[in-house]
Amino acid sequence: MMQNRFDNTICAPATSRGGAVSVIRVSGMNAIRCVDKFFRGRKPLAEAGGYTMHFGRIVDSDGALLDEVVVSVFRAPHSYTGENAVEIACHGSDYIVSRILSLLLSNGAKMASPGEFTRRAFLHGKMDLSQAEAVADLIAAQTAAAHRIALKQLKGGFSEELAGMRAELLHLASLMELELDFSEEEVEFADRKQLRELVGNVTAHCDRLIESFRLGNAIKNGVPVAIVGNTNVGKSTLLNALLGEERAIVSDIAGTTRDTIEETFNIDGVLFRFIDTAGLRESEDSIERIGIGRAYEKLSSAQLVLAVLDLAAPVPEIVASAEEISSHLSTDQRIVFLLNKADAVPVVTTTAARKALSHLLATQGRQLLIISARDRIGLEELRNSLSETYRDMDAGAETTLVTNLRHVEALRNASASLRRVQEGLDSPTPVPTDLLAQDLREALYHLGSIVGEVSTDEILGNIFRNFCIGK
Ligand SMILES: Nc1nc2c(ncn2[C@@H]2O[C@H](COP(=O)(O)OP(=O)(O)OP(=O)(O)O)[C@@H](O)[C@H]2O)c(=O)[nH]1
Ligand SMILES: [Mg+2]
Repeated sequence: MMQNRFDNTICAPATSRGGAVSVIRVSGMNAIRCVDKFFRGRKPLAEAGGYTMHFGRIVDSDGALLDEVVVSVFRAPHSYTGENAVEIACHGSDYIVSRILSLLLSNGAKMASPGEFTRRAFLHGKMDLSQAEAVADLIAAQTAAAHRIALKQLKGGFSEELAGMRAELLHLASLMELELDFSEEEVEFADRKQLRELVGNVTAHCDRLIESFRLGNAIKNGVPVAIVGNTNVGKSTLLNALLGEERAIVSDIAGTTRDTIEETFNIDGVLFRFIDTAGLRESEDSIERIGIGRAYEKLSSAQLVLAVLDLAAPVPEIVASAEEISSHLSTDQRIVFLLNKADAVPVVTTTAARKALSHLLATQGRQLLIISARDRIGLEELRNSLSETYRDMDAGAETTLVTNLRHVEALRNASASLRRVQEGLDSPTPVPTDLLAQDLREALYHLGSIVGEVSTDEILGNIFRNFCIGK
């Protein structure tokens, strides 16, 4: 029986170590009874109503005082998980927390697995799956924009939008089923023009959400910025300088960085994901070649490319490298050419190099800056340029932005199914309605999977595995 899955009571610390107060969360049918075994307050918690707080002592099995605590009592279904729940706020000591946890365990509770509280909240209908995922996003949010999107999703904004789309498709499906029922009599009940319009609207809506992922993902995971260039030009030095820490190894040996290194960094409220890559060159070394392959992948998938050029190299070499990198760009990618090591060359060299690159700067979205990554010259200008370009990245509060890969994949599948329906409706030779209805059901299935209307243990396992324990 479904209910049996939740018979057990789970517990976990809900706060991280090091604070003045720690909170231990307990949830399950027996949560209140379990805590009563070692909590001594004015009266047993079993007599307490929901949403009440109680001061008391925690005593161990010998009756010895362990700590003075405040517990909050929640009664099903009015709790985060929808179950009976208790939150014990004790003094923030690892020792006390571990002793209380062992008291809970010896009184029948078990340690919660990652995300188990939220998983129970989902399974008890307290929130849908996309809202459960938003809980993790909210906690991980590093910028105001990411916080806003997660909060909107948590409040059910995205779910409502999906519910609207699903309702339209269900209406469409019912029109088609009607036609199906009477197909023997060869009656076309549903007006095909109206059907086409309905499918068209939902498909367009789906595609808009898919398109929003680019921005949504950049806000949540950082705008991808690839740092590329030949070996030894100072890419890793630049990464370290931007982050303000020695993240990547820097050396004068060409080919020092072999794999990509990614770090996020917040500049004026915009999250960037800087990606240091292996220097581009012909290499005999098979591992280095894999790294160079990855560098090209990052180059073509980044929103912005920092092309690092070495001023100490001969000008024709600089130009060749800049041209090579540019040739891999698509029109919607921005590029900043960085003439690095300005400290090491006379101004005439810098001027000559800048002039030789002018033909590459004619295109929109391109810029050239002169820097010294080693001496931190010109980096402030680079940072300003980055944050100015992406400052307006937060689309208005009204727009829904998809930030989750699982969601965008489901939307892509739904969109593909809807396109098949559209093609069927447009086809000069009539496609049987039951085939169209089948594609429509598939689209509904994919949209439903986002909110967890259809979910398997495997899907849930994948989602909640990435949560922390205690969430
Ligand atoms: N003079 C000077 N030297 C620099 C500057 N930036 C980097 N270097 C030096 O150039 C050498 C290579 O620097 P890295 O940052 O390792 O270069 P890279 O592009 O990451 O090299 P690979 O990982 O091998 O592709 C090191 O000796 C750095 O100290 C700079 O602005 N001025
Ligand atoms: Mg490097």
